[in-house]
Amino acid sequence: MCFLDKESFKKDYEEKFSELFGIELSEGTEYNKYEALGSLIRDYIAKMWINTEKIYQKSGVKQIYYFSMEFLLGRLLVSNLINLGIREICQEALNDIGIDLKELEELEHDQGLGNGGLGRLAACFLDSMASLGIPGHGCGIRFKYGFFEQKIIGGNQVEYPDNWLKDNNVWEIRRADKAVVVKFGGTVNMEKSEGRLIFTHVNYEPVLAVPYDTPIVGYKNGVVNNLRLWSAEPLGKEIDFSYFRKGDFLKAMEYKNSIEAISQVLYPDDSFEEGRILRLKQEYFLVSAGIQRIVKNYKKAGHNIRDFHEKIAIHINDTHPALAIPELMRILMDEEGLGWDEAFMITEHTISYTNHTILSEAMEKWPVDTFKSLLPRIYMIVEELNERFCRGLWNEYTGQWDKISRMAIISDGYVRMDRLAIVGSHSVNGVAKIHTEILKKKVMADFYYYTPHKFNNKTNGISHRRWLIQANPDLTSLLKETIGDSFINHPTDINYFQKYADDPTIHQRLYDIKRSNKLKLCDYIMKTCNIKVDPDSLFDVQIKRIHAYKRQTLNAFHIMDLYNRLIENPDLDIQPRTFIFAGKAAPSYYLAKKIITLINRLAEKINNDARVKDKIKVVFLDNYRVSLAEKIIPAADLSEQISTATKEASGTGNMKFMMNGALTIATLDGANIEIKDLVGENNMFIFGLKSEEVLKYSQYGGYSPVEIMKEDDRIRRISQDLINGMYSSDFSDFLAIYDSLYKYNDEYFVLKDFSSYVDAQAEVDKVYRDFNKWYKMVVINIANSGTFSSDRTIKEYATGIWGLRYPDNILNE
Ligand code: DL6
Repeated sequence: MCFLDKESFKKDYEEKFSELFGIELSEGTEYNKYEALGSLIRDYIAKMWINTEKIYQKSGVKQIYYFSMEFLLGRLLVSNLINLGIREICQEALNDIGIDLKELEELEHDQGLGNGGLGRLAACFLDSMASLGIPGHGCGIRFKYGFFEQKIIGGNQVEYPDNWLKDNNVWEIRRADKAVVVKFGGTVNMEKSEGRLIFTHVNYEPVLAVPYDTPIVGYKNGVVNNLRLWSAEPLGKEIDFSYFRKGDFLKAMEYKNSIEAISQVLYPDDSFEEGRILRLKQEYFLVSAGIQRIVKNYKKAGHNIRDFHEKIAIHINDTHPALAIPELMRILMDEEGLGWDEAFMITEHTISYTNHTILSEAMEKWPVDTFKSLLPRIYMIVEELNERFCRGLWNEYTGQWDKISRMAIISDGYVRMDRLAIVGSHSVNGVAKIHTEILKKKVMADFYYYTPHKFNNKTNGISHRRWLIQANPDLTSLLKETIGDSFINHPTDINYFQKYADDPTIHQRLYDIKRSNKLKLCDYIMKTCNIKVDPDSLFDVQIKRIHAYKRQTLNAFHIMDLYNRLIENPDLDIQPRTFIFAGKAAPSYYLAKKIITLINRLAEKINNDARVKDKIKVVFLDNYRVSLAEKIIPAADLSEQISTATKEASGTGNMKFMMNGALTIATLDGANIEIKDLVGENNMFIFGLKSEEVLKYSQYGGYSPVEIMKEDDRIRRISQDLINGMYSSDFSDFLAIYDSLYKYNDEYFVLKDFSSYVDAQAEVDKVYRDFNKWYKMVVINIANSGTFSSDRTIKEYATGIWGLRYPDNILNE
């Protein structure tokens, strides 16, 4: 342990408080108390951090670097206390001096440097790597403003900047001595010297990349890995004196502002690539800074650059860091003097790539002109990579121009980042079985047939430490009491819980735990939305990004239909339900924002209609974030995973709900299929078109929503209600939703799946009222959730992609 006992912790804490603030504890604000605690915990961690690094250096073990534009960590205080194994003792010690640890924990601002699934996955992976003792570190950008704060005003989403750094981030350490220079623009001179071409980059704009390190603490194993986030700063002069002397201060500051803009704000869209130059700058900034530092450290440790790929693995989280490929080539050739072939061999063996989406609008591509002028040397390398790759294709597929142009890294005036990532890495993986199959058979089929050995699947996972042990302590206690605590280090041991499937006492205990979590959520809803929710109603939850393919509209249409039925028959015999939503829409995504408005209008109307006698309520919780998900998920009865089949690469919310004893209503999409394979289709509520059907319809231009509407009165009525003023005095408020169905042919098959979704919901209603049947299903779901721990996923990456011989490479086993 970091300290001897409760008394020595109290002493440390009081000393830390006076050192930081120079006042009595009783005079400090609550935030002062949080800051003192965080700083003290970070000091404890620092010793283990240094020690871990020493061990890694001494053993010469392979290091993994996980490059990602997003790391959605959430709060760190609780998870650090739990992973250090000191939460209880700290709680008792602070209690003695009149401080409530839980209140301090709530003061921490979420570290929200991510949009959703991709960034949260990166955070779970960091947690698993540290907890498994794998030398794996994160590399990202320290955005000054994280994912925007969402407020609901008049039913609409309004965005505010997330100024998360305004109150001192206690976890990070600035390492100015490890800064490097990243170069943009300029030109490249070429000259021949001793038979070799020498490339010199001149007249570029230098940007100083300064790293801030955050410790990632493993679970009770003494391991502390590193998350390094880079911040952009001006190099040397901050102010342009020529303008300054003329009194044009705005212009004088322009240079500083333009540099700092690089790490200023996270792009708030995970499903649409706008091709903005600032984004390209961010991407190169991240990889250039990260790789330069890795190479410097590697050389400092005395290793031979020719063995780089034996000692270093670099993983790229989607294509955003794909410039790691030409950047590593540049360093190996221009700075280390290697030839093309050797540099390429090392690069390919070092880098691996995960794809997270098949949505074509999210595939990154950059206009050649923009790319070339911003990154002239990198462009030369990409061009050469493309030429050599296309030459190989020509040998294999002589004359097949279509195919070659479909595979070329540069085509139609764009640099295609997915193709660059595939060509320059040794491994390409999807994030659930069906997603990988779609990549292999459809989206990346040409590449799969050309280089099948590169393709593999790694189904996503979640940290059971955060999403079960931390978020749901009562359920964790029940599991420990019934099956022991081996599941903490071996999550598939949760399987032992299956033997309680028919045990009515366990059913009652699970109900009690769920009810107590629901009561806490009711309080939160009351506090934040002023809505009184019945804890005995079924909590039906959909929390995730708002997007047409995730089909919050389908959920909303079910509510609208139920409301219509209740108005017709107020005595309708249904289980009372609370429909809970949360999620952010990309600020420029009009349709998604209208979906948020619709849900809020449903809430206003339905919650205030005495005719429905509180049988249904609708709640939209604003500003969805990790710490809010931690409150909602343990309280959920029903998990909505209703994307159009083929569109959700994996999903990870589905896994979090399952682990917390919610049952799932789902399409056969993403990892839902793997959940079904484990629990059996009788233990979840499956509906909707299958992926083959969706692909077939899409191939032939879709289906006819009008025909469906003609045959189904419920759909006709709901559709009319969107545009007849039922939910908004502005008749055009929901026209965009209406048009997405009828004018744009219901691309996401909402109406096509409606009837089968309503049937599945009726089944949910029936089963929920059969107490022992419902809780039997709950037990079976919890018992099968261990497979979805990110520990399993990370072991698969470690051995299957990164070339670690698990567990030889780890510290703690
Ligand atoms: O792999 C993590 C997560 C998946 O679970 C989701 O299904 C998928 O939508 C999400 N993708 C993104 C967008 N990525 N890009 N580019 O966040 O990844």
